[in-house]
Amino acid sequence: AASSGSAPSPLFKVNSPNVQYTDEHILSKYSYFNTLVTKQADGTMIAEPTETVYEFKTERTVPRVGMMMVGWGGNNGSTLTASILAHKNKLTWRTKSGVHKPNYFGSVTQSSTVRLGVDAEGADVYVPMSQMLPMVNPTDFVLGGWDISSKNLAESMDRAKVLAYDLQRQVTDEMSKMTPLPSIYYPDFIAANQEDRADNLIPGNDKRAHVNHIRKDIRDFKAANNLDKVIVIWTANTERFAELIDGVNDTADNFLAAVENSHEEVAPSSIFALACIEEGTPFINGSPQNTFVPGLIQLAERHKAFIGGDDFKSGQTKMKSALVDFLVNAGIKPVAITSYNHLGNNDGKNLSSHRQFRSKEISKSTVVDDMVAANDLLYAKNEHPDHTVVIKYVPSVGDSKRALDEYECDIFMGGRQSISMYNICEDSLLASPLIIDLVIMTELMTRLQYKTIDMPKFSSFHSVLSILSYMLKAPMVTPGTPVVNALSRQRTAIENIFRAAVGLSANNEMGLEHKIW
Ligand code: NAI
Ligand code: DG6
Repeated sequence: AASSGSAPSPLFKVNSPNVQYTDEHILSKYSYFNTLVTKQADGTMIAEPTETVYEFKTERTVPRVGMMMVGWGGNNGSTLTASILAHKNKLTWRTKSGVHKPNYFGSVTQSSTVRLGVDAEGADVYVPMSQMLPMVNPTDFVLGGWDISSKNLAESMDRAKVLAYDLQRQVTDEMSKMTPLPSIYYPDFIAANQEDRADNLIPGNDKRAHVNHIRKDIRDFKAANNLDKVIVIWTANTERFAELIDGVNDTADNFLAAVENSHEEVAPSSIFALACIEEGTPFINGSPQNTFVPGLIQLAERHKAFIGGDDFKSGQTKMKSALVDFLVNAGIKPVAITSYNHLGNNDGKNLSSHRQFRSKEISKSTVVDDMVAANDLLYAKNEHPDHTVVIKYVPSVGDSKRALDEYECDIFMGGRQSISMYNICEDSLLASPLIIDLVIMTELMTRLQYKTIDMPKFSSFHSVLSILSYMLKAPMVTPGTPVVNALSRQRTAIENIFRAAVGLSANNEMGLEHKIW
């Protein structure tokens, strides 16, 4: 039997006729205000305020959650594992700069705050984002996963060369008992230079058997650890893009048939995604490839299973999605964005192969499109800044990735502004907190439901979790809906959906109380 989780007491309660706290749920009634704009033939527009009333229902019990990582033995997987053990065991460690203790810096849920409101004197009151709704504590995650490399997690952490030795030393015993499950290896999808670590493989070439194998792994992990829920995240190597072929991966049924026939264009990551969809387990893709071919998205919708992706937005791209938004909204026109990266970890090695680099180049390059399209004073229709992405493999810098960016902008009266940025840090220390956020928010979304007046009963959100966009370079969204890349808009969406679930109005920065007599 699954364990029963706990319902933590909230840091704040909302006092409103629109909000009700029962033992099981937080129920809210929320007016969603929007503006419907109609373009007229003469070029003018009519803007009409709209209001839709939603009810939200959030389960208060926080379940016991297992996180299964595909690519557990990689730099992200081993770094995240060690850091969670450091929290669980309340470890401290020394480096030449002194004694360190564990933190969750870089995690928006764990280390950022939300403005709840103002106090009687008009001063802002902030609460941790993790306290907006009942959320899982990452220190309680039960960790597991798969890797094509058989090294145990202690060996993987040592291979990754990310964490300080004094910390590694203290988690080695526990991590040496953690061994990734064998995984699926179709050599054509990742770089040939990865072959020498592929020694932990599920045998055979029958893709349906592979799906069933992964489904069983998930069920076994859940049972063995007495879990209520499992979330699976792909943090394995970047794959090449799968070719989109009519009759193969274009519809749900064609994709299922392609799996039955072990079609060569079905990638390992898509096998994992299908296994999760069929198992009702949320699946998130942290790499750039097109795991979610159209047929798989249809299947997720059919099963009402949650999916999210693609590609962790950790450093250079996160900066870009903040900076370009700022520049364009300031009326400054970026005309060229030139981005270099060099890194020396296994990710860099895999990306030194052209087809895998191409997947990354695509996800890193789409990030400014919506911001540019939002300002037709600066950009003509279909005009885009030049955007170049270069990635080089330099083994000696290890996980300490260097990202160099130049933003060339048109400014006032024919002038030019060149902004140059140089970013150095361990890549895995930026990515690991994003994995935490992705799992925490995904789990929360399995407990959050909505209903409008026309709906007889509550429903879960759409299968494609676009609320995860903040953590992802090329966010997947509900088919046919706009992609938002701008970082501040992505964060505002998270904050305001959480607020709506507790019946609070969307945060605005009017501060009227401070601006009037
Ligand atoms: P890594 O190369 O250290 O780890 C990947 C692991 O996946 C390896 O241990 C490899 O053996 C394993 N693997 C490959 N194919 C597999 C399969 N089919 N099944 C199971 N395991 C498999 O890479 P790292 O640095 O941990 O990054 C992981 C992924 O996350 C990469 O795709 C990377 O591009 C992406 N990413 C990383 C970011 C970062 O800042 N570290 C940020 C954005 C994305
Ligand atoms: C080279 O850029 C390697 C990549 O895997 C990145 O390090 C990773 O995708 C992070 O990208 P970004 O653009 O968020 O820093």
